Formats: sequence, structure tokens, C-alpha cells
Amino acid sequence: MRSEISRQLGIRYPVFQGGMAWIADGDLAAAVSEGGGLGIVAAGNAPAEYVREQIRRVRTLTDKPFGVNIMLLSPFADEVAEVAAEEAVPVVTTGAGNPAKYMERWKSRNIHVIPVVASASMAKMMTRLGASALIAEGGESGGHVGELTTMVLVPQVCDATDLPVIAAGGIADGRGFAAAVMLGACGVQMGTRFLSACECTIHPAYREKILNAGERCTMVTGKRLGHPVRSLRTAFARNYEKAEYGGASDEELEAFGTGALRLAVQEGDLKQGCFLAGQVAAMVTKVQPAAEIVREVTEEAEACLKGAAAWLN
Ligand code: TUI
Repeated sequence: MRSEISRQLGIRYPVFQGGMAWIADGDLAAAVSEGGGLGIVAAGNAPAEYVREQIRRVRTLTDKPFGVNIMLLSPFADEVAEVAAEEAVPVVTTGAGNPAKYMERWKSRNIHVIPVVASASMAKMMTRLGASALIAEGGESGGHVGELTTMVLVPQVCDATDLPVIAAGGIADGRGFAAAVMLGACGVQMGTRFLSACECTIHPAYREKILNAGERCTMVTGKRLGHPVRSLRTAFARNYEKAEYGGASDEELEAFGTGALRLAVQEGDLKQGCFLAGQVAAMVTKVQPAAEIVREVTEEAEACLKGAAAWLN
């Protein structure tokens, strides 16, 4: 399946790997890119020099295009944005905010800038500012979430822009990919599905949680502080919710959340870790190489789309 975005970026399959903080390192990104998708190094809250190391690591492993995801709430966002420019990475994606102030600098380095948007109004603004494409991410996704679901966000973003649109949130297989194409997208981004990739180095307890997740396994916390986050319904998430609606101060809530993501990813801490995951966690059931995920999901989507055409007759 060749599409507008695969032609634009020079990738074989229009499948992006989401920029998951603490998880999406140079090794995972390189495996996805080498497999023909777009691997993305996540900056998360990491310092700029860590991000530079990961970018250079990708370049030792593959000569294919890759991206860097800049989490705009990070205290290091300015420095990471500059490292991405200095390193002239092929693609920058952004999340959890508005990247307007960095756009000119990135474009001066011929970087394809692909912001995540959670609304049609932001899609219009990013189109005006010269984005190369947009990722429309619905609230089914893991991590920081917007209000709208993928089903209603993607068509509205497609109507608001002439740029290629990549759908994200709630997509873990070829059926979701095919549905996204019907909504007007020309590619997809998946995060949770790549948690089970062989090259993904999360703690084995995290992987087990994903492989055994049920259909109502996630919940959203953090609305009170203005940064809603979807994660697995664990002891941490329930306790956070209790604190959130039980009179804890803003400072107490901030302190409660600090470090919880690292505890999940690196320690597999089932009590105090925050296990980010999308609603599709229940659909992720096997461990396989990243390259196989990219190919399998695209081939399933092609089969679905052909099946849909046959259904018409
Ligand atoms: O960014 C994500 N997912 C994330 S970021 C993250 S780390 C984090 N740490 C602390 C608090 C919150 C998050 C974990 N997962 N996805 C992309 C995404 N961006 N989803 C939604 C948005 C978004 C929301 C509002 C993008 C722009 C936006 O508008 C901002 C504006 O200024 O209009």
C-alpha cells in the first residue's frame, strides 16, 4: 500500500510507531524504520543530550527515514527542539501542545514537521504554519489524550486541511487501519501495538500486563490538573483517581505522579508504576518483531479494503 505519506517521506508502509516516552528509544525506532514504517524516538521528559544519543543510535542501525517526537510539556522541550534541528532529523512529530514557535527553525532544516492535533481548529492552524502532514489522535490512545474520539476527529481534520492525515488512537490492526482510510486518513500511527514488539525493551511485567489486558482495562486520570492521561487500570491509577477526587492538593497530585512512568517501564512496579496504554491493549496478544507488525497490519488493511469493495457487488 503506497499512499501520499509514504511517497512524501520515502517509507514503504504508511505506518508510524508512536513516540512513547521512556519506551520509544533508538533501537525500537530503528527496527520500525528498517521494517519499512516510520520509527520515532520519543523525547518525553528526557534531556536533550539523551535525545541526541538516540538519534545517532538510529543512524548507526538504519539509513531509512525516522522521526523524533517532542513532548511539548517537557521542561527540556526548547533544547530538544534545537537538537532535532541541529541533527536535521527527517521527521519531527509533536505532542501535548502547540509547536508554533519551533516551526520556522525546523523547516529551515528541511525537516518534515508532523504535529499531533486533537481538534480541527488546531489542524487549520498547523496547516497555515507549514506542517507537512498531521496526526489526528483520538482519545482512545494511551498517554496524554484529547476529548474527541478517532471516529469523529479524523474526518473533521481531513475536512479542515489539504495535508495528508495520519490517524491515531484505537488502531492496532489492519481493520482499524482500513477504517481510518475510510475516514480519509492515508496512514496510521500505533503505540500500544508496538509495546509487544520484540525490540521494545519495557519491563517484562509491563508486557505481561498488555498481553493479558481485558477490554475495559484502561482509564483516564489527571483531568483535574488539565493533563488527562490514559493508562492501565492498576493500583496506581485507582489511587490517583481517589486522590484526584478526594481533596488532595495540586502539589500532592503532582508529587503522586512524578516518576510513575519510569517505575512502570523500567521496574515493572505494579503498585506505583503508571502503565500508559491505549484502549486497544486487549487486542494486543502476541510478541513479534516490529517489522512483522508493520507489514502484517498493512497487508490486513489491504485485504479489508479489497473485501469492502467486494461487499459492494
Ligand atoms: O502527547 C501525546 N501523548 C503523550 S504525552 C505523554 S507524557 C505526559 N506527561 C505529563 C503530562 C502529560 C503527558 C504521554 N503521552 N499524544 C499526542 C497528543 N497531543 N494527544 C493530544 C494532544 C494534543 C492536545 C492538545 C495536542 C495539542 C493540543 O492542543 C494544544 C493547544 O495549545 O491547542
